[in-house]
Amino acid sequence: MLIRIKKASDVAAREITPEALVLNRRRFMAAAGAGAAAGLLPGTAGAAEEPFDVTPGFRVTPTRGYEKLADGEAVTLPFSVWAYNNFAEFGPEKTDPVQNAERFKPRPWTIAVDGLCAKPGMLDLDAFLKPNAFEHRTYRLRCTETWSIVVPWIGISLAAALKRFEPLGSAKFVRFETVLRPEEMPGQKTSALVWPYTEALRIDEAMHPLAFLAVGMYGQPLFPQNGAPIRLVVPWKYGFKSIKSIVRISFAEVQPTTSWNQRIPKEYGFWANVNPAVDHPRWSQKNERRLGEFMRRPTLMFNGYAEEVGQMYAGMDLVKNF
Ligand SMILES: Nc1nc2c(c(=O)[nH]1)N[C@H]1C(S)=C(S)[C@@H](COP(=O)(O)O)O[C@H]1N2
Ligand SMILES: [Mo]
Repeated sequence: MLIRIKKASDVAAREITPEALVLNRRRFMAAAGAGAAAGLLPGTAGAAEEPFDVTPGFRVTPTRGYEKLADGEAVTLPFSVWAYNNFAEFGPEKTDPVQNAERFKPRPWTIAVDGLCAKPGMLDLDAFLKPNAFEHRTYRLRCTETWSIVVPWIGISLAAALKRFEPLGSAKFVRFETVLRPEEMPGQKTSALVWPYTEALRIDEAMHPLAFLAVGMYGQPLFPQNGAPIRLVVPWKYGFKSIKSIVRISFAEVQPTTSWNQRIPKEYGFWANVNPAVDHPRWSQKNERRLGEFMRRPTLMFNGYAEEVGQMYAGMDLVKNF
């Protein structure tokens, strides 16, 4: 059973990237006058909207994990989560991922865990997830580009997932790697980044209770454009650290090379802690636009999670180590 302790930094349910932005797939694709909202489930977002079909037709539940949807049963996602994405493997524009992810196959899926650990392994996703309890976590996500969203995720604690591989004392960093499949991910045929996309955390950051591996959002499995079938969520860091579609996790002694830091080191630091006092070289990071809101809002230190994570960076120069 999950016991929730309310903290000042917790997000209120009303802050979740809102139902008003829920679009249905057919309306987005065809922009046609859609018919009646037949088959709308109680509890799905956007009461006035017609739901779209989920392929391959699964949902994620906190207790039962993946569960096949009944015939005709459908779910909805906010537009800004479903069709406004950064996922360079599918192209540079915000709507590229939803449009170019058609061929992407999130199953079957294998995850390799290797490097400095006593029990490395290659596991099928279900075997990787199985010993861990699914949890619901609602987190803010802040992109370096100054937009933000609030997402109800479903997934497992990163620390719990990692501990079973028994990292060695010499493991100081954890490196993550996205799948490399140019035939399914057209962006990987371009030189936008050095593929595969990689990211990394210091070991204490990876073991922090807020660090999370998501397999679902809004009560359903991750869609390809959001990082299916499993992605990292590090809510106190800029969005590019939250690497999608992970196939490999490695424990390392030396700070690993990471994609965006390698591409443009002046703009994307390794640490990437959300910090309104350190501007991006080309724009201010002092405020942000929450998708679905009109007014900009101030950006918070560590994206509002300073109380939980601040201690990890005590004594560190956060301007130099941006
Ligand atoms: N593999 C991979 N992971 C990635 C990215 C990417 O291009 N490739 N983009 C990152 C960036 S910049 C952001 S802001 C978030 C966006 O997540 P979302 O599209 O689910 O909102 O994913 C991050 N994870
Ligand atoms: Mo981002």
